[in-house]
Amino acid sequence: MARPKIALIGAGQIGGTLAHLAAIKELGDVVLFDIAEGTPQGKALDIAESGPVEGFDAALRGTNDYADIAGADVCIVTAGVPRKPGMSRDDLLGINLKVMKSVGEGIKAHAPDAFVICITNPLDAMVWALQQYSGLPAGKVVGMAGVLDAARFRHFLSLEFDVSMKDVTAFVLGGHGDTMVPLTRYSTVAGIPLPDLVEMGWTTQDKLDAIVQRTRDGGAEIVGLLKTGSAFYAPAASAIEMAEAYLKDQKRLLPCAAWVDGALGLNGIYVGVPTIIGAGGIERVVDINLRKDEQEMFDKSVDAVKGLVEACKGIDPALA
Ligand code: A3D
Repeated sequence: MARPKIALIGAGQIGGTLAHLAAIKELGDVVLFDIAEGTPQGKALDIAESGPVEGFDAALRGTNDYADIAGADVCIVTAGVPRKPGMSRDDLLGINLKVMKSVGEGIKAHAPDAFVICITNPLDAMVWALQQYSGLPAGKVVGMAGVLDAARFRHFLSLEFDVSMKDVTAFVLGGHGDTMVPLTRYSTVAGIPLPDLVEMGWTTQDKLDAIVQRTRDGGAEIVGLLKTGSAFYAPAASAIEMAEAYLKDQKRLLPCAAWVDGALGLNGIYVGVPTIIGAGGIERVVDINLRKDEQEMFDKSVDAVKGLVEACKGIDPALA
């Protein structure tokens, strides 16, 4: 049986890390696509040359031709521009919308059966645009953000509690931006919810609030340190977890930017929600109950995403 084919659209910082992780985990053969000549070819060759040392069986190739992604089972999109210090994700809207148009058309022409994971920012609006331009079923086009935001939250919590990151679960909803909603009630250490841990004296409400805010600012913290680009190791690991869930039909419950029409009181919007990912793509959006204060935070986040999508509708990507 042939190995699955994974197409990475964008061979920059995240794209290269995705290729390395996909190869090490033997998820399939990898095609790296980029408009920059030599970059995808160089990264593919470099990673392939690590194969004998790492001991993986996966073919890697780099290309500047969309025809080479033909028949891909998974496409992960990082094409575009990352932010620099002082920029918000939303500042990338116009330029990355234009990129989503060409990427969407490339996927539509050459890999219409793929499960497509968008990472390009501003995430929720870009995944909406990618679905529009590719015309693929909404359940096969998703955005990666929640897994990363939850991973950041889990990491900070594990430091606060001095416990293994493996035992910390976290739940983050809403758009991938300043209004994201880390849900403390649904976040736990080995099943013990965070509010209970505050009562047990493991931390204080003030410290927990500070960790929630650090999670919201997690991307900006790294941009501020790197100065030349944004995070790429943890974003790549997060998207690989989603790709693996699809390729191996794992039915994982992962938060991601999915098309929601009916659940959580929403009708027709891409936003971060809990989903089940399996061989069918987004197989289910999990319709959780929110308390009044949680619902208010989620509504605010949904409104921010709606505003960005409306802004996209007003931009002609040919002129962006
Ligand atoms: P970077 O290293 O600049 O790579 C982007 C690549 O896209 C470059 O190699 C470009 O040549 C390529 N590219 C530009 N235009 C096109 C095009 N039209 N077709 C194909 N390739 C093109 O950036 P990066 O890998 O660090 O980040 C990529 C994107 O991910 C940015 O938009 C970031 O803001 C975003 N990002 C999202 C998250 C989320 O959690 C959602 C986290 C971190 C970064």
